[in-house]
Amino acid sequence: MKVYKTGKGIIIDRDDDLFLLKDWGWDSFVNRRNLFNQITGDLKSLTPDNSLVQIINSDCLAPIGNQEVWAAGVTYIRSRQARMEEAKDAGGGDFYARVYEAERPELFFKALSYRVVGHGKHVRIRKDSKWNVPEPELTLFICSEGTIEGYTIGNDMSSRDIEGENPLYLPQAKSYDASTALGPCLYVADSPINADAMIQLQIERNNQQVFSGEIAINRMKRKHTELGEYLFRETSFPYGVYLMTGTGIVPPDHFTLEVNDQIRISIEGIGVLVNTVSQ
Ligand code: DO4
Ligand code: MG
Repeated sequence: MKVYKTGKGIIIDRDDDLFLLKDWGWDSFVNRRNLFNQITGDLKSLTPDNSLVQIINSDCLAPIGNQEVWAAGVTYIRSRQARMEEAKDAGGGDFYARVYEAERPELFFKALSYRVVGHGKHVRIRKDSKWNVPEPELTLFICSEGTIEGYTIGNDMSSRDIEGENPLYLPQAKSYDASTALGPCLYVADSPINADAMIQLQIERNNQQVFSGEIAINRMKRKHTELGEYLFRETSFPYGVYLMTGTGIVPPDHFTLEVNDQIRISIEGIGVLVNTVSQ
């Protein structure tokens, strides 16, 4: 089922039947172990109202409250290759190869909700950067007890020139206003997401496609549970946490985003996240 955060409350889409849960706050609603079963119980006393689709279409917010957003890096071979290329002049090429091979994954803090935008909103590129890309990433929702309870689509917007100049500049390349998009919903199921699900990225400029790419989530080097286990080792998340799992799609090195580009990311089972670039 799909859980939408909207301006009118939480809306659940279960097999195309829509339910409004007015009395719940986002954090207490999603931060529950066995979320699928819990929501199934919540819906028992409700009748569907399919006119709610209008609210989903007009007033859909990013599916986040007080959750932190973290991200994993260099989890696909394509990301390893791109990172080595951009950092080679700074002597950082080998550094990223080591991250890919290492037992410990790269995990970094990305954003709090006020730097996150939802479906249909603007993501930003930095004014002090000349080389920017979207990073389309399957994003886990992990509850405060450490179990994966859902999935969403994430865009880990990145400034490749800043990241490539020096690996220690990574926080500036990754975390700035509107550097993160999540949505359109939180997908909650009674079993893990299909391992063969495809992530697709399309970028349009002036109504022409200027880049498209796709990858299956099963091409990731690490397991979802492994990333979650490292994240929770010495850090607690009282509201649960979002964890972006890394990108396997990187446009060619000559490509950079421009203002007004439209970024479209889809993941089978979850939906489509569309954002326009601004500065
Ligand atoms: O190591 C830098 C960040 C990599 C990243 O964000 C990714 O692989 O998705
Ligand atoms: Mg990334």
